[in-house]
Amino acid sequence: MKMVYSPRHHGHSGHVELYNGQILPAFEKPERAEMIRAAVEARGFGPTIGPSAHGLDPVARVHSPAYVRFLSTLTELWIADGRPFPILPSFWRAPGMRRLEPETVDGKLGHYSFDAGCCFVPGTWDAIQSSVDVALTGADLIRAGEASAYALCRPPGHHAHDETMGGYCYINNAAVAAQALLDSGAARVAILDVDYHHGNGTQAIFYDRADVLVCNIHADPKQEFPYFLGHADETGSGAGEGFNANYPLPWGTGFAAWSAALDDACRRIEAYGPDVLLVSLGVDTFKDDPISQFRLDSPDYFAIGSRIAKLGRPTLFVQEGGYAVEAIGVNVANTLEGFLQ
Ligand code: SP5
Ligand code: ZN
Repeated sequence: MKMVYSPRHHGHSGHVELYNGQILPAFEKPERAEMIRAAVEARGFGPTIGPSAHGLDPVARVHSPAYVRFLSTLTELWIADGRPFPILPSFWRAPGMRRLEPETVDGKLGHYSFDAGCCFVPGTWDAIQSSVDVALTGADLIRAGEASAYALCRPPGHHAHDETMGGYCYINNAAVAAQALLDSGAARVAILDVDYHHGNGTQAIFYDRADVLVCNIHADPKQEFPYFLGHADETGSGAGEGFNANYPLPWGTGFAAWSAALDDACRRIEAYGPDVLLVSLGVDTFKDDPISQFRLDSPDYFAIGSRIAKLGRPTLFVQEGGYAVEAIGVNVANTLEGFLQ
């Protein structure tokens, strides 16, 4: 299995987030990707390759042109305004307010975000572009006939909607890769999101479509971020009715209950018969994750990979969350090793 990785993720560093009422160094930091890269390379699954540049056209198949323009010009706008870094949104609309893009940068930041989880430093936009190129290069490998590939995306993507950033996510890497596979001949793609947090962006992007089955196993939004999406009764709409499946689980969930949800999701995916399976691989389900409340242990990730392998589909793993820096490399590598065995 090849791994796609770019050192350009390092540009997104030194940023902050708002946590427990304090501005803290972001949990989503460069060391994450380096720990994962080292652990995966140490297992010898296959070569690490760099991404090829795909430009913004495949991004615009998922995200609105105005949103992509916002992301690509925000840093210049900020510098032109003579403002200090980092950039962090802190104003949002309430339901009933209007969806018009404000002219000023603070207004635009609120218009295009849903939380204060998406900080910008001068290297952030370049890192965002490298991350989606990593996912698209992974999709290229699958298209070229590889049985599987691992895209070490950073920043992650699954919380990003078509024109909203949030939860450390700017561009929805998995959604862009899925759309690129559909655009190049796949008829059906399944996305299995195993990150601790609900993949609200991925769900919303494909909610009314039958050509992408989205299955999400995550902490119940009644207790956990993103709070406002991810309930079990969200099953899709219109032509997409029946093509979204949520498995919300309570804080404290261990592997027995978690893997029962995985079994059910896998049965759905099997029945759907996708041409390609995309796994949004977050390992923040780990017992010692600093911002999460599930209790999976490192050996459990072998079992996850092996259950996914039983589906027998071309499979692209796309990195999402996981913040226990000492363990995330092992947990990602265990998932991939369980898949390959
Ligand atoms: C990609 C990904 O995993 N994004 C996660 C973003 C989570 N941000 C919000 C975390 C809220 C954690 N709960 C706060 C409890 C304070 N004691
Ligand atoms: Zn997460």
